[in-house]
Amino acid sequence: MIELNKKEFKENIIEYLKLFYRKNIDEATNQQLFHAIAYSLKNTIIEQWMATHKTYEEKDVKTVYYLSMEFLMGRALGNNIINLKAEKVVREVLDELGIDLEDIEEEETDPALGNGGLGRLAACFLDSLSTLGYPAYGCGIRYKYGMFKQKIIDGYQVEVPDYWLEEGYPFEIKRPEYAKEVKFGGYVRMIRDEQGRDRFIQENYQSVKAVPYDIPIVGYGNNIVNTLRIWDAEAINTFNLESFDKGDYQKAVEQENLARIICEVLYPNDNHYAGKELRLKQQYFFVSASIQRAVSKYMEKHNNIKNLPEKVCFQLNDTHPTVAAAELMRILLDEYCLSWEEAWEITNKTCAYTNHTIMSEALEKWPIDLFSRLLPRIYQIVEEINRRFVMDIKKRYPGNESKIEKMAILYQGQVRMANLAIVASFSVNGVARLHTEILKNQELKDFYEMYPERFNNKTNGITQRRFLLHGNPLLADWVTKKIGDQWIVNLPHIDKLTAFSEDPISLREFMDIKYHNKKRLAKYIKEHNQIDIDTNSIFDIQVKRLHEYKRQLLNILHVMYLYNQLKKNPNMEFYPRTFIFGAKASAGYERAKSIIKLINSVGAVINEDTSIGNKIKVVFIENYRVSNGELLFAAADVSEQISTASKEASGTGNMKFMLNGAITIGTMDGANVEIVEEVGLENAFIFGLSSDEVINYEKNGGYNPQDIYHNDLGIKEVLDQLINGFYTPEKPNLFKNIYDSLLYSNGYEKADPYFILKDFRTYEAAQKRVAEAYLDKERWAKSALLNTAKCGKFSSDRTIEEYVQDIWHLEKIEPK
Ligand code: 26W
Repeated sequence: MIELNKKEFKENIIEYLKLFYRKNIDEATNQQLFHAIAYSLKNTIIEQWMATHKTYEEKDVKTVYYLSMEFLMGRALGNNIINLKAEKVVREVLDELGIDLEDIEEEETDPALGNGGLGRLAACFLDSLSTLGYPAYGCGIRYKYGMFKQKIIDGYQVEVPDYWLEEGYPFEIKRPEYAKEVKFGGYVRMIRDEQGRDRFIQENYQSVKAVPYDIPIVGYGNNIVNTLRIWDAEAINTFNLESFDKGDYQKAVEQENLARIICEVLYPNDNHYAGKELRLKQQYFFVSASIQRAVSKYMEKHNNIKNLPEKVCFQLNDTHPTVAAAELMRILLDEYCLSWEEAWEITNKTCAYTNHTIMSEALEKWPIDLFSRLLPRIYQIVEEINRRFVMDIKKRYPGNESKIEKMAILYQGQVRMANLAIVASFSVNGVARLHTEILKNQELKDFYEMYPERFNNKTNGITQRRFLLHGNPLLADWVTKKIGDQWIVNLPHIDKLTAFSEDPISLREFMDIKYHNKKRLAKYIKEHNQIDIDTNSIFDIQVKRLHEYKRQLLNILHVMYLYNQLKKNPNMEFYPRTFIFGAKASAGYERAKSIIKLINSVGAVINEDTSIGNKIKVVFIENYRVSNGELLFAAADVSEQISTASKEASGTGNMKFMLNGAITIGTMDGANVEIVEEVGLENAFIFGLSSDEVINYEKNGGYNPQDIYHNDLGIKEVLDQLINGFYTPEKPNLFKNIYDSLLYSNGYEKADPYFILKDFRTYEAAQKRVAEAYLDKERWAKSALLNTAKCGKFSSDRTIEEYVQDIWHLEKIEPK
């Protein structure tokens, strides 16, 4: 075991401050201290990192490469301290130096190289892979600007660039020795080589140099450190000043520009495909570099490329890295001179695909002209994959044109990436049981019929190390005191808490901790929003990306409804409630931005209205991200998981809340179904249409929300407030777009496509049950505690074990 040495750690901090900043401890800023502490910690991490890779080499292990456009890592310092089990030593040293660890942690900007669920899942998976001792690389892009920072100005979202590297990132190391060239554009020429074989040469292309930066992923207390490798682009040619050749000069400038823009910025779209050429460049850029490197690494130790699948697996995180399959084919065909059949067999045994959404607007479909211009050789390969696949379809379904229409990879001028991913992979998985069933029976029905053996489910999970041990230290300590610390590496152990669910003292302790966490959040809200909230009120929280299908609108319409009720009847029975929202909207998603403005406008009116005696507060948390997420999960009484059934593939926020003892109000969607199965219907508040009902309505052209509007006065009153200036008298028309979307269809969309009015009354009834349930404090405490106790299934450790068993087949490395 390589451990953090107290004496060295302390000396290093002092040393680094001098070396980097010419400062003594008492002169250094917190930011400088953060860097010195991070570097000192990195010393130990590096030792473990090198030892891990030595073991991997010696054992010649199989490795999974998790290819993902996004890794939403969140802050590293606190997490690394925890996983190194160094908290005690670090705190002792910092105490001696008069430094507060929490203040230093606040200095780290979240590396936010992801949008939401898919990116955070990738980060949780890396934590679990290291903790379980499986050889793995995360492969991604070193965006210069990550997810934008959100400012709320006058109730509107304003996007501010997130230049996360401004102060330098202490945990990364540049590895120029592993750089790879990535080629774009030009044309393909076929030549016949000396052996009489056809060879394909890309000519007149532009290229960039992909340079990797490695970030250590520390396993929990096991000496194992894996790698997140993010690629940066550099120009390949420096200007040749002697050359006056116009073509060369032009090309050099273009290549410089290409390198500069490729890694500039993360696309802030979640579940919405925009078809931007630069995004395809980003995809091919990091995929080509990662695959080239994986193949060279393999060939450094082995002499037969045909056995690649024994040592390497590429997991495609959604369709975004799907060009990986064609890139691997290119390398096998053009560089290793394999036959098509040989290359295809290897590719098909090496690639596996995870689907994360059924939203049709998220499907990636590239125009063929763009795709073939940018990636001419890759396009040829995709054409041949498609030609052979269409032959297979015809053989299996003679004369059935509709199968080709639905399944072909190239169709009507487009490259359909999901179809390519399925055809090229040996495994296709969804991310929750319901989601996988919908894939098999609806969205991907035809593919399931053709390749049933490829389809499997892997219900998502989260890492309890970040979302309980780090994010909620009070509860973590309490759990450990009650049942021991096994839950940290084996979450199902947490079920032992069930034994305390009838014990009044334990329940009191549990709720006391919740109360402390609510105070912690209230302090944050006071500082950031200048709003006083009642820590005895029910904290009802919805934090996630803003999307119509997630239905933040249903939540705020219900708040508006409650407010109307209270205004009419100020003395009605009403338990105080704090509704907390946090969400970023994609910059170009107008309706989502309107919903943010609506939430803030409603809040501005209600929070100031003394006539309702502070019974309702509405808070919008600016710039929701991993770090403030940890505070929110810990403080929640109620977890809002209210997507239109069938639309949320899994959800993982739902699991983070559950782990922290919040009770779910939700639809039977995504992983909510499995959450309810674990915790019991009596410990959740379930409402709304089922996924089957939603799918049926959709097949039959939707439903008519006008009936509801005209027959339900409570709903009508709320909707009318969207257009009569009730919340924004100076701009009464501000929310007309929202009003219209709920009541009228337009050229693209049906009226109320997410069934908000349809589900309104059942939601309202479920919220009533919440309010009633909260009155029985002990009953509530029991339910809350059972949520924590029954969330053993939702650890990403379990998810990763399933991936390993069914898909990756990795060998576990035991700690030394
Ligand atoms: C091409 C634009 C684009 C960008 C991101 C399309 C799709 C995405 C992601 C797949 C969206 C996403 O993050 N999906 C979420 O994945 C989580 C992890 O599996 C699930 O828990 C969420 O339900 C799902 O919305």
